[in-house]
Amino acid sequence: MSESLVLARQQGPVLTLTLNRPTALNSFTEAMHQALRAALDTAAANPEVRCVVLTGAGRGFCAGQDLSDPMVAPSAPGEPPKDLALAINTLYKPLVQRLKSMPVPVVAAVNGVAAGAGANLALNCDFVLAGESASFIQAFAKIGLVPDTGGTWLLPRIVGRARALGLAMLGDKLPAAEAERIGLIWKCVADAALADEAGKLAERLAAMPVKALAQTRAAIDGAQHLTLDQALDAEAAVQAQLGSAHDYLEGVAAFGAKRAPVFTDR
Ligand code: T3D
Repeated sequence: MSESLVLARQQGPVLTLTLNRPTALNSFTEAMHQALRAALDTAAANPEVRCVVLTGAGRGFCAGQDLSDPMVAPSAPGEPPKDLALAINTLYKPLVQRLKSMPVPVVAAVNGVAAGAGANLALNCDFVLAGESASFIQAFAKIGLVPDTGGTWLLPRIVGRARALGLAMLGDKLPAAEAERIGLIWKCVADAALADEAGKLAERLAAMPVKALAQTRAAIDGAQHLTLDQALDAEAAVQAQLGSAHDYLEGVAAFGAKRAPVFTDR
């Protein structure tokens, strides 16, 4: 059952994972969480995978938490209230941590509405490409919650405090073109071109030194808490590690020989 909630298709070094609950706009149930995490774990362990594309089946990308899931649906009167922290701590937090620790780049190909945790799922990826009919909604305030799935951390860092508060408090639908304009996402493309554009970007990333790209993600995210001196030290530590790896030697050799590099580290 869990297999069909996330479809996996590998083409060369690119693995495409498709959230597959289209009748509920691919909103998250516990089972879909488990399926996505398992697929990402498998991808992380597979040296043949050098880039992951995450997209949604049907007309939506992901509408966040499935609000009818018994784990989070409000209790009946007289019953004890649901502990939403349970879902956050056991499902959403490990998912974000999994994405942020992927050894390869992750591209979100947002094919339709991305709401609540679905919007922040996309924003946790390294690149967000969106079709022109896609949109992003910080839907949390509309149901009396705060942004989760990393939203409080991500939004002000990506678009600044004023826009973060506007998006989070108003919960308006932000069309993909506007999301690109304010720097929330990498690129808005024609709907019909989305899969192709995401595939081309993923192939390009897969041919790059993906170990260095994963370390770039970690360094940039990690530097948010550091002073400049601390960031300089952190950069030195990572370069020391990468400088003795195959890909650096190959990159420099290829440059000198005026040939295309073949990167293999992961
Ligand atoms: O532990 C915790 O709970 C905390 C974690 C919270 C994380 C979160 O993500 S909180 C935010 C949850 N998400 C939302 O509040 C979004 C709810 N959905 C919507 O507002 C709208 O569906 C959309 C704006 C996303 C799309 O609107 P529209 O008009 O294009 O589609 P629709 O008709 O509303 O939805 C289509 C179907 O998907 C519909 O089912 P039906 O009537 O055809 O059988 C709808 O009920 C279903 N659906 C959409 N979103 C959800 C959902 N079903 C369950 N949960 C959903 N989140």
